[in-house]
Amino acid sequence: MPSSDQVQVLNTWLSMFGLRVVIALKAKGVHYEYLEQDLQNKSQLLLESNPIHKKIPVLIHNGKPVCESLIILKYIDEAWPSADASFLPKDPYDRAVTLFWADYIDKKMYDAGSRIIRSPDAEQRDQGKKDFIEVLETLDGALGDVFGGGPFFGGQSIGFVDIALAPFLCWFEVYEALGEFKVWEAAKCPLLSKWAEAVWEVPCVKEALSIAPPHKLVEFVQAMRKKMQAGS
Ligand SMILES: N[C@@H](CCC(=O)N[C@@H](CS)C(=O)NCC(=O)O)C(=O)O
Ligand SMILES: *[C@@H]1O[C@H](CO)[C@@H](O)[C@H](O)[C@H]1NC(C)=O
Repeated sequence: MPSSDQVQVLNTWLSMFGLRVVIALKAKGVHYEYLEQDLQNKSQLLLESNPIHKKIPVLIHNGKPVCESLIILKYIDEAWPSADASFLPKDPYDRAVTLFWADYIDKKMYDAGSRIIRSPDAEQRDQGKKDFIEVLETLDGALGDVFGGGPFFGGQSIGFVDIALAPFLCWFEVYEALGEFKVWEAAKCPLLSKWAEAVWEVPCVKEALSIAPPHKLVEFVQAMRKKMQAGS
């Protein structure tokens, strides 16, 4: 990468989507400027660089914005190619399978987790919990059957699916606190629980996830719920 490259990340500390981008840049050793955004009062830079969705994360590379976290990961992988830190496999079929599983995480895990956090009634929350556990067990099966048993979805080092999934670990304590359950006891996923331990210890993951300490997320969500209850 030319040293004149300018890289900026627009993020909000609590976002699992934004943390993906931070892990990816750290994994590639790319220097970047981190610009924390206030989503209650969006900056001109955010509105200009993501006028369609007006959401974080946004990666701005030499003035050109890239939006949507999984698209940003793919962009980072292609813009900073590296033989020993490639996120996607070379084989077209293997790439498609990898993208399928990252997409599965986006379609299923965020939604189930949100229902645990947000649903006002116990029945919906329990359904969210059930769905969340099913997602974990499905990912555990994929890690064994599709991705060769680990330790990572990327094999011996982290890859696209690992980076897509790891930031959710920060939120597990929130799901546990509000859903009143223990994730790793409720879900039968021996491979995935080993994965979770291993992935936390990868230096670029550990550094990135320290932006969103789980206890801070729990405090944040509980304060938000109190505010909502007071307002209703
Ligand atoms: N699909 C998007 C999701 C990003 C997203 O949901 N961002 C949220 C924060 S976690 C956001 O910026 N929300 C602001 C808003 O909706 O006004 C991605 O993968 O980047
Ligand atoms: C919103 O952000 C702008 C800067 O981007 C700042 O000048 C202004 O005071 C903020 N407004 C509120 C209500 O926080």
